[in-house]
Amino acid sequence: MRVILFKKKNLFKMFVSVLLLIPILCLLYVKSNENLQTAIASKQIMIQESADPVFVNELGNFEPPETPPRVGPGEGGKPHYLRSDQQNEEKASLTEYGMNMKCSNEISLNRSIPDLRLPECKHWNYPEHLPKTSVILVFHNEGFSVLMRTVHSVINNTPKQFLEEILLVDDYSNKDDLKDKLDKYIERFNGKVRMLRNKEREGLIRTRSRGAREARGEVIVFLDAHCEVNLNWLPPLLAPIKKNRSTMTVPVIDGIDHQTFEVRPVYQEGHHFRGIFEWGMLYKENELPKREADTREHHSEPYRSPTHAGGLFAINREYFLEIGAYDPGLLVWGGENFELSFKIWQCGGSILWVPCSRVGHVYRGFMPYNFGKLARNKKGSLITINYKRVIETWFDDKYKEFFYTREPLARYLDEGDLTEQRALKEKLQCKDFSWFMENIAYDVLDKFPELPKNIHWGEMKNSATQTCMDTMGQAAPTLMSLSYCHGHGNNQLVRLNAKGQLGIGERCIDSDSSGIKLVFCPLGSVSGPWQYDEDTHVLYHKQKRKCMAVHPQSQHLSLAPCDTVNTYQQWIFREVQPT
Ligand code: UD2
Ligand code: MN
Repeated sequence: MRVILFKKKNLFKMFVSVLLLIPILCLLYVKSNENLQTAIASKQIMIQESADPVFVNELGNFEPPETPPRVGPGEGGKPHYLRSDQQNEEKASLTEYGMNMKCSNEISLNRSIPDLRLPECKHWNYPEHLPKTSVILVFHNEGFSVLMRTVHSVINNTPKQFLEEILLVDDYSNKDDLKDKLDKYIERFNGKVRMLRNKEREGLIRTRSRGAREARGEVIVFLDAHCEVNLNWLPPLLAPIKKNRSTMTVPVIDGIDHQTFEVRPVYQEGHHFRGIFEWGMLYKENELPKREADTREHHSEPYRSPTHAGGLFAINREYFLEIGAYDPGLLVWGGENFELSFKIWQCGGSILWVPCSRVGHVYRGFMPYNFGKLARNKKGSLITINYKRVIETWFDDKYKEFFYTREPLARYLDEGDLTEQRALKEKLQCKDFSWFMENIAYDVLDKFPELPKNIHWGEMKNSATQTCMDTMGQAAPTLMSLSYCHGHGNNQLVRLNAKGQLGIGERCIDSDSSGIKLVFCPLGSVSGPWQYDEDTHVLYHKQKRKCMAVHPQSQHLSLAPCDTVNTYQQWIFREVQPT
């Protein structure tokens, strides 16, 4: 739909060009190969308004015209570094927002970012009529420029005819001038950007469900409030939904650095990943298995994924509400990605990841907000309670056991009333979890096999020092330490399973020449080197044929020749309770 204005002096040039073009066109016609025929056939499909996107060997429909590169801080997705005299402000904003707002404030709200799509993506044509979309951004105390850059980027990169509105839902932000500043700023969008406000803190999960109920678009797209969408991001998400209203689509999420706002591709070019989980319900990504890759004709085509990271996806609004939106019993943050994914797959829908749709997201250094009064009076971690609600609704008994083996304290947590969730599952005639594991999430067990039972779990106390094994909150690989036994589990919650694996959270304990270490568990294995003697209480390392010991003076942990009467080598496991 580009309009070209011809000046008179160009007419002659045009005439010559047309003359030159005629033989070329004839040649193409004569040589019309399969590709060309496909392209022509595709065009006809386009005219007939099929919901199928078609792959053609020419530029797709919605590729914007080339524009001269913009210059300025952060343009092209390049990192923006502040001056050294700005470091104090930079630090303060990092603490307040979990991202460098000082840096963001210096970058244009309309900055350009690199086109990170596979080159192939330029050759897809999408139907001209696609459902209109409400882009929903829920936020709690986000920085103004980051939130507004999200809005600008959606407006700049979305074909107008598909954008019904951008719906901002303020989850009870209480930063000084944010409210007034936002209200004033969005006036310029003449109603295209709409603001809703929660009367109290609801958490992101309930706030999204509210956004869905109040949105006006046929399709809703959720984005976090710190995103930048890439070229032509929306049509590839909408096309599969138009074809099948119970399909949810997910863009590829690239990284935006929380300190410099550099935009970086999430995967090495050409590699595809999909969302899975381990048995403690931590979200993981796994390279696309051949079984799924082989179902597609083109490398850039959407593919099925068992789950997704949570923040960014498109779904038919009515369908989302029909399947109950998010379980309203899930609080604030976490687990809702699994709830929605299991519900969709088990109840007849599907989830597609769409390689040609890419959106950048700022991964914060840490969570800058607390969970407010919603977390009060909740025993144990609120996120684990959410996981428990999800697994108690959607897992079969066999798989529930894996979760409780990996998170032993979860058994004691109160997941609340699940009557309505189970009734919904009944009403929608949803399939069981084994069906999901065998047909959709078949790569989960390859990476995270069935968990053997724990022989012991709890804190692991040394008999001589009366102190406990502790990760001290350090990330693997790191040396293990001993510290005061606090009885709360957390970094002291150790599990020894029937196959000799000693685990803390998702990590494992093993030994090397530097001592006893917290390490990454070998992927795809649940076995380990340890053997516990119930009588003497020593922990024997089967490969190194030594026992775990504390050095009496330095308290350093390492392997030593076994001495079963040496209390520095004796360990007592004691179960703990959630606090
Ligand atoms: C990830 C998801 C996030 C959500 C979360 C689990 C991505 C990129 N992000 O964590 O969308 O699924 O996992 O629940 O997949 N917010 C509120 N109210 C709150 C807390 C947060 O409105 O009480 C907003 C927040 O301003 C942001 C969005 O919810 O816009 C997501 O929160 P986040 O960015 O802290 O979550 P993230 O990316 O760590
Ligand atoms: Mn986020």
